[in-house]
Amino acid sequence: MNKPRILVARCVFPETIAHLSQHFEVESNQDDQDWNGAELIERLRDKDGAFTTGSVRIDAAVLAACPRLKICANMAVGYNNFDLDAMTARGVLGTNTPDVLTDTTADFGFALLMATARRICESEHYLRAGKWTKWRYDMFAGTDVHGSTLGILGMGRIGQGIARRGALGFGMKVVYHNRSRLNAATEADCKAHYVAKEELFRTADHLVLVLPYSAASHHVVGSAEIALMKPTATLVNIARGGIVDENALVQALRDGRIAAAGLDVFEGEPKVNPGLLTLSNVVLTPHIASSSVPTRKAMARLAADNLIEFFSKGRGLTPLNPQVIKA
Ligand code: 8YV
Repeated sequence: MNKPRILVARCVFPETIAHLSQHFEVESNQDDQDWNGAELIERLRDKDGAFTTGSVRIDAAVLAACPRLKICANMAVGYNNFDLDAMTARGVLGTNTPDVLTDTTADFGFALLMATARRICESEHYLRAGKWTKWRYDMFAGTDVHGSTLGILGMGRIGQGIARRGALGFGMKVVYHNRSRLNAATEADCKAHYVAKEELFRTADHLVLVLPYSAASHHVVGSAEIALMKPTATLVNIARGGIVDENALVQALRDGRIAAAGLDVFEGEPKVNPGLLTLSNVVLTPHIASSSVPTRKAMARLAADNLIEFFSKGRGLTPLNPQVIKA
């Protein structure tokens, strides 16, 4: 019997290609070309499955042109690159990589919060530029993390991980807002208090965004929300760039409306809003929150295993739209 045909749409670990090749006929993109649009369709039209990452868009046009496609396995927990409704309508399974990246991403969220609040990158640039000639009482004085109020918008697994780090490690008071309130046991475990969205913006000393991106969460942080924040507050985004109106954020940071921002994700990434690049009170990282070697390997493994599970057993390990699987 012929092996199913799989497209690996971005460069991945060689061991992932080797693992997939034991089960499938694999076409891969180890040169890491940008195959979105017509080029992606060209390669995907004769494939049964796809291994995708967050930058590979699977929409109605791609699905219409690739009728053999039965599964897209995303190497990411976020799946806003999938038009999941269109996939479901065509009976195409989508899978993602939850859990394996939770702690690594929460670690990074906390690192970005600390770097931003304590002005670590700005001061390092100053030192490297040879500008450090003497001690000064207010040199790079930032804001405290311990004992402050940590706000979390989006309280899924990663949000809960950040809450636990803040409450247990840094004695922070944790407030959160989420579409649905957590049950009492989870709130107690995270030492987190549910508040209305406005109150979250008003009370947080450090506000971390960890909510999924969709039409509903587009620009949920704009000038009106930033105007509610304390002038000493920091904003950290490890979710998706489109959640923040970047032009409004640039203006607010320029005007000192809030103290600083730490951003791992951007609206037009990998392009970065030029306004952000002119500011010293921002820490900017290239979408690396899940990027530890063990975690990226675990994500790749889970995406590959979703494909294997699907073609061998007719189901996914971490399906997004399990209703497409016939009972
Ligand atoms: C990925 C992420 O690195 O999992 C996610 O949702 O944002 C990151 O962990 C990125 O999406 C690449 O697929």
